[in-house]
Amino acid sequence: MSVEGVSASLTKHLIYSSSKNLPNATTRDWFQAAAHVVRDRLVERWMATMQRYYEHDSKRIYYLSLEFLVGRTLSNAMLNLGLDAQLKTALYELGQQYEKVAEIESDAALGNGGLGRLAACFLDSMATLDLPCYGYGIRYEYGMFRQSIENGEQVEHPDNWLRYGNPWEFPRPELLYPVKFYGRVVEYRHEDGSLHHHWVETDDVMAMAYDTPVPGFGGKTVNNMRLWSAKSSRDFDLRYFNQGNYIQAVADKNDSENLSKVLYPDDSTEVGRELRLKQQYFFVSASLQDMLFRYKKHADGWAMLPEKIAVQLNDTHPSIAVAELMRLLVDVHKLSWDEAWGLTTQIFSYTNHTLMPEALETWPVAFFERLLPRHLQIIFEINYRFMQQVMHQFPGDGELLRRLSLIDETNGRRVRMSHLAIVGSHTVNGVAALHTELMKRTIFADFERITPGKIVNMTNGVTPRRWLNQANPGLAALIGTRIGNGWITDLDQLKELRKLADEDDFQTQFRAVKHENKVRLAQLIRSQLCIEVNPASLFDIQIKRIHEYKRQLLNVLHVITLYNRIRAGADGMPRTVIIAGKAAPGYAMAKCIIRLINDVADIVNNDQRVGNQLKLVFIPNYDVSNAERIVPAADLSEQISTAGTEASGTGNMKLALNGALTIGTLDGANVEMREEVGSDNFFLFGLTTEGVEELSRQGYDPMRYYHASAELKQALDMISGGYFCSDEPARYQPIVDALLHQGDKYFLLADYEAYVACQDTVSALYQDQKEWTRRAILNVAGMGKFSSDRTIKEYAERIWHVEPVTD
Ligand code: 26V
Repeated sequence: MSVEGVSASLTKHLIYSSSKNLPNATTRDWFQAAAHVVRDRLVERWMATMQRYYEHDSKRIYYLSLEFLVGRTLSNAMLNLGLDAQLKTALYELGQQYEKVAEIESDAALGNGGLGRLAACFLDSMATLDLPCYGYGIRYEYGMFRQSIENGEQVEHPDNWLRYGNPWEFPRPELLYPVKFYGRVVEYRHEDGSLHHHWVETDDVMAMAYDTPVPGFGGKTVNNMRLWSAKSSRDFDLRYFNQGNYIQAVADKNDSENLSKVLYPDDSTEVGRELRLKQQYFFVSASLQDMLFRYKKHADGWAMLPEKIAVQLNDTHPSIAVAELMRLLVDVHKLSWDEAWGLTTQIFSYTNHTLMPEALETWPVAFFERLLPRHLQIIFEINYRFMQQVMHQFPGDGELLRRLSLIDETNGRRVRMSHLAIVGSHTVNGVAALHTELMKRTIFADFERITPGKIVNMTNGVTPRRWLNQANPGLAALIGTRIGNGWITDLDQLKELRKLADEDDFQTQFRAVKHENKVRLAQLIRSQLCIEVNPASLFDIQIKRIHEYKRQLLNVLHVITLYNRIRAGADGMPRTVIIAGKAAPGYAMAKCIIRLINDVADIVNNDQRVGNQLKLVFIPNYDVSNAERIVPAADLSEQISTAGTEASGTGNMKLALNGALTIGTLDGANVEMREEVGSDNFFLFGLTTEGVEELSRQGYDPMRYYHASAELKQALDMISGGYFCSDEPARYQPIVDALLHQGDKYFLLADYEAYVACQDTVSALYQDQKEWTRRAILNVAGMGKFSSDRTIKEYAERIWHVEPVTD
């Protein structure tokens, strides 16, 4: 762990892992060497942690997630191990700059957005809290697509993140499980009269494990993230090659290996592609086989299973696990249905991450039957028994049965995965207080009625290690000089900053750190986009997936309004509006919004009259590493979703933690953030959830707002009149139609005036740098609750019933 030790390891790895010597080593070679140096120091702790868990035979948490949006690992692992000073110095002495070396690493972008990043924050927290946890998922060969902007439009490129190898993963070619698909079910009677099921004539794919160490802060506990990769079962069946058509055999092999090829990049609408359900079952089946194998090493009999295993379902994506565990226990291990069901429902818990009806997963029964015939039978049996129980509890309510059924009979027959997840779980949770209340009141109201108390709240959080200590070293160091470094693992300590909020010296230093971060981002914008932005202007930032409900369009309407005011001679506070985010490749409206942002940017940024007063910047390819650069530079955080639509948001927390003030609606976790930082330190605007509901009931007419506000009308008329796209004036007709003629589903027009007025108070306050800084400090000080450590402690206590394992 000394500089000398690290230095010796670096040169050793350069030679023996990359076969390079000092003079001809590239930056990538240095990265590989640095990664191996850190990895060596992780491995011992990792093995010791696994040994500890084995000896304790402790209850384990299995976090099942189709997405883990980890980002880069070198900096994170280095900081968590306490190796930063040594590694930086050693590299420097060898003539290398750490920052340049670290920049080479590809992001592990195995996720779409909030849900995937939350899973990564949770892994960090569970390791830091010494909780025996395994993350289980898929080792996609291609992660989230890379976004480029060409002529203002999003273009998707494959993310070949493994091209140069992945130094953090350990392939386990000996760790293989077969996963079955298709085939048919044969029933037979045992001599004792009991009925059994054989799933036969299946098409099998092998799941091979790749393990990645997950170090907690301090480096004592290093947990495991196990990702499955699909390998052809043909490789393991020589007969196939001997008898069959060799060419066809190799081609088939490719087919099955396609299973883990690519992450689905659509988080907006349920697309219901066959490959997606295959991916879900593939990783769920392998993970459950692996868990039961581990359990069996210690136990005889199955009764203790719920004392040893807790499985968290990250949304409905892995919810086929409920049927798969039943199949394994009943068909393979010969438990009775009742025994198996008793165990299953003590093991699973399910997190819901969205209220948007179009994102709730359902699968056509016919297709289920073909792909997973035995699971469909099991789902029918679960449903039959569930319906009996509801009928008993609420006799004569046929409507209730129809609404609760695992099978939706209204548009074709479809399996409702959320209902399977709820019925198979002991606890269901939402991700913010408002979201949980809305779950209980809307989408899952019937479940709340039949099993009150089953739905609980677990407000999201983010890891302070990556999102403050690592992303914002300047602020982390400043905080450290005043209150020490305890906050890194106990974020509540940030409240000690409250007493410094009025102090001139601290304010000055705090502002200086923010300014440096803004200068760095401005340099990036200049070098990547050739746009000159002024670091003294207000950095107004909206970074998240592009969705209508998140209302990037409302932000654009405000930018156009500011532009019009400037053209009319007003001079206000200079602003740099920065937007970044990806659109699902099939989401035409989201892509149209990206193009509008870029078209508006083109006009605004090149208008002489505007000068330095206003800039609009779309930063391409928003990912974890870009977030780490953007978040520390934000003055203002845009959290402007329609009330009742954003489950939680986690970017809101990252930005406030880095000293941004929030302009936001009463939506998702904004509500709780505002409570924590104080309503005076939060720019609130817009309709409440109830206000939205009330307006809908009355009959919402966006036209009324259009005619009532001259500024709104002017902005919309410019969009529809082709002001920003003179080469193709009708380009944004779909946007204008959605807002004016198709009911403005997300109430942009209803909230426009309040939003613009609120932005005016933002601009006015920013003129008063002292007061702004005071409030920014109070925002940082109020973020203690939003550490994912707090969230994970709540899950551990109230849902998983697991304890830390330290010795
Ligand atoms: C949904 C779907 C729909 C089916 C097709 C594939 C697919 C892939 C991902 C998703 C995820 C949508 C849910 C999601 O990301 N929710 C976000 O979760 C965050 C963490 O709880 C939360 O902060 C955000 O508010 C919520 O939008």
